[in-house]
Amino acid sequence: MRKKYAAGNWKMNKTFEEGQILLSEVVNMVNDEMNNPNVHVILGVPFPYLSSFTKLVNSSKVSIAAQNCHPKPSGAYTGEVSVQMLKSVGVKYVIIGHSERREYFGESDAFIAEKVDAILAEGLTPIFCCGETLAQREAGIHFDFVCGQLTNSLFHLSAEALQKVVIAYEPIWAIGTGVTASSAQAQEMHKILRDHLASKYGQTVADEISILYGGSVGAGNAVELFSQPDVDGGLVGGASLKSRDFTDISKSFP
Ligand code: G2H
Repeated sequence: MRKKYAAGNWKMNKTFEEGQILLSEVVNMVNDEMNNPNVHVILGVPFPYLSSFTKLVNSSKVSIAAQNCHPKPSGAYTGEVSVQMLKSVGVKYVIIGHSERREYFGESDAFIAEKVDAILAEGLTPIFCCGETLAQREAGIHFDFVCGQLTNSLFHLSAEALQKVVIAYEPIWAIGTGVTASSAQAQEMHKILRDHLASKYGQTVADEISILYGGSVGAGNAVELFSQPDVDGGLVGGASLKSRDFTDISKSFP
């Protein structure tokens, strides 16, 4: 059975004190209310909080993710954070390739591929984001575009390495807009991505890869989204800033 994920992405929100309160609320609710061992609950938090928060979640049902990394292990890269640094403070997951990083920081598929390699080399789990713009969808090139993102950043991996990657499909037109892809639209793209993985790695490997949906996931739509056969959970932005909503999303799996 594929692993299921409720992964929060706080983005650039919350002071340290506010974050501590939110994290402890989520940890308490998830520990009390969640009893599905196949669901992994993750929070992607700002860099300065990682060291403290990985200790706070210790022995709870919640894991901590970073929201980015640099692929080089060390060196003259002012302002950047390496995977080794993340590992040294107990981080287990790294979100990479988010559309906001692609758009605002010019991150290319090739650069994201380097990050994938660096994360896997340190034994951490990449949460690899992909997704199309509204213009690409309206032009009918969205399936080819998103499959191409996978090809460019993941298809150099061995089957064994690929199975350690979590994919998050996030249509850009649905991010932070309140517009969610319909469950049918999400399922359609997830199935196409899984078929694309199968074309290179075979169906057995493709069936092992968790593909999350992201883009205005909330407590009101998670049940329907997560009931789709190829939707293995969510990458949740705005709703992960509310402990009740995020916990309810974590409990929305069939
Ligand atoms: C998409 C998502 C989380 P939101 O970016 O990665 O954010 O749920 O606010 O659309």
